[in-house]
Order: sequence, then structure tokens, then C-alpha cells
Amino acid sequence: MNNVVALESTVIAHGLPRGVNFETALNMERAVRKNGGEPKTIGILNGEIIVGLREEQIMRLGTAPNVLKVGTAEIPYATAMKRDAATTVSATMAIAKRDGISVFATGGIGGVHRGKDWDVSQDIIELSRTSMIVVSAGVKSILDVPKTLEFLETFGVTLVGYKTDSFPLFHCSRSPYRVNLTINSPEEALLILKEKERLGIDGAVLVANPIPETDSMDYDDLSRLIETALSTAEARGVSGKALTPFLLSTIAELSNGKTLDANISLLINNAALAGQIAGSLGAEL
Ligand code: PSU
Ligand code: MN
Repeated sequence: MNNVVALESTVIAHGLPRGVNFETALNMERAVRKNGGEPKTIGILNGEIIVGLREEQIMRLGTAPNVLKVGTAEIPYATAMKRDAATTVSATMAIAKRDGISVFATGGIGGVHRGKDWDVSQDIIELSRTSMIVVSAGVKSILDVPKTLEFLETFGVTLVGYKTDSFPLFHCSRSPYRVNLTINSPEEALLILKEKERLGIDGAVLVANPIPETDSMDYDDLSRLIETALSTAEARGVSGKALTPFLLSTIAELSNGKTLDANISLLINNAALAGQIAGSLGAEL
């Protein structure tokens, strides 16, 4: 094991607006470094899989038109067709694993969408089969949270709250939903991954890391914004891979940027924790 932290690129190309995406990507890398990890942002350029994008390559994924959003299943399309592609949580995990990386920081994993029968993110399937520590601020409350939690359980993902027993909802540090298992230090995440591997149990350790309290939004306020965004998406027929980016940008507009500030804060916070976890991995050697 080494002290590398994988970072995804969908959040850069499709999750955050231009103007803040590039800077946030670099700030996530800095947060990893500051905490003892070595960041490697993952993406696909001209069909080439790159683990550890350089600054100008991150800029390209953040600004170029026609950047694909790929989950694991779409990686071979992007490489065969020599496309530029941003990797989601599932694709980033699949690539990182091949490179021997054990720690990954994202904002929030994909899950089960509300009201849409069977719009379930590939992220959950990848989490069920790939051995890795994934740091996420819980899941976005734009999703069907109870169903996402049930799916995580069904698919054998080891879910632990970081210093909390309340399941964090991305922009909100607390929620009415519980996590059954809690850890209190970066080293404990590592211990659990090692036990998974020792016992031959496949899949990820998903660390639900709450957004810092100072940037956390009110759950009821946020719920109202999300209801509005969901009806707009419905009315405009937005679905599939476009749905998550559409909902995120709509609530950012409706909240005058408040959800965007929260999103950036939790991304940096997750990168910092992943850096600490990977730092303790490096120290093991
Ligand atoms: N976290 C963020 N912003 C994002 C995402 C996560 O803060 O844009 C991305 C991740 O790459 C995740 C994807 O894998 O959204 C889920 O997309 P979908 O629901 O289409 O599977
Ligand atoms: Mn989907």
C-alpha cells in the first residue's frame, strides 16, 4: 500500500461550474498533500487513461466542450474512440485499483435517484466489488436517501460514519438517517480495509464524512430547493447522466450559490481526510 489518494474528474467537468472547478480541483490536491497524501487526479484525454493529471490537463477537462461523463462501463468506449472523458466515482475507482491505489476522495457518491424507477448509479456496483477506502460526504439529498442506504447494504458496502452516527447528506452535516457503524480516526478506516482484504471480503469501505459545521446548510431549506429542482427536471424531461449535474446547478442557482459554497467546502474536507488516511497508509510501510 502507498500514500496515494485518487481524485475524480467528473466533479471538475460536470459537477462544478466553470470559474470554480479548476481552482477547486487544485485545492483538493493541496488538501491531500497538506495532510500527508499524494494526490492523483484521474481522467481520460484523447482516449488515454491518465492517473495524475497535470494542471493543464485538469484545465482541459474543466473547459473543453464534449467531455464525456464515464462510469466504469463507458471507459472502453472513451478509450476506443479516443475521447476526452471525465471519470465518475465508479470509473475512478476501477482505474485507481488497477494502479494499486487504496484511498479515494470524492464529494458524494451516486445512488438511487428519487421517483425514477431503476436510475441507480454504477457507483454502488463498483463500491460492492472494489477494495478501497472511499471518502464521501454521505450522499446528495437530491437522491432517494433511504433507498440508497438500502442498496449500499444489499451490495455489501461497508459504510462507516466519520465521528458521527447520523448519515451526512452532502450539503447537510446531519440528517434523520442513521449509520450503524462509526469510526473516530483515519487509522480506523485503514484497519477496516485491511480486515476486509484479510478476510477476502470484496468491496469498499465507504467513509461518510460530514461537511464542516460552519458550511452545513439547514435540512428543511435544502429540501425545499431540491423539490423545486426535481419538478423542473421532470418538466424539462432531464434524465440519465444529465440529471445529477442539472440538479446540482439548479439548486446552486436557487440558493444564490450557497449550495455551491457547501459543495466546495465538503470536497476540500474529504480530500483532507483522505490525505490523512493515505498518510497513515504510507507510514505503515
Ligand atoms: N460529487 C460531487 N459532484 C459530482 C459527483 C460527485 O460533488 O458531480 C459525480 C460523481 O462523479 C458521481 C456522479 O460518480 O456524480 C454520479 O453520477 P450518476 O448519478 O449519473 O451516476
Ligand atoms: Mn444514473
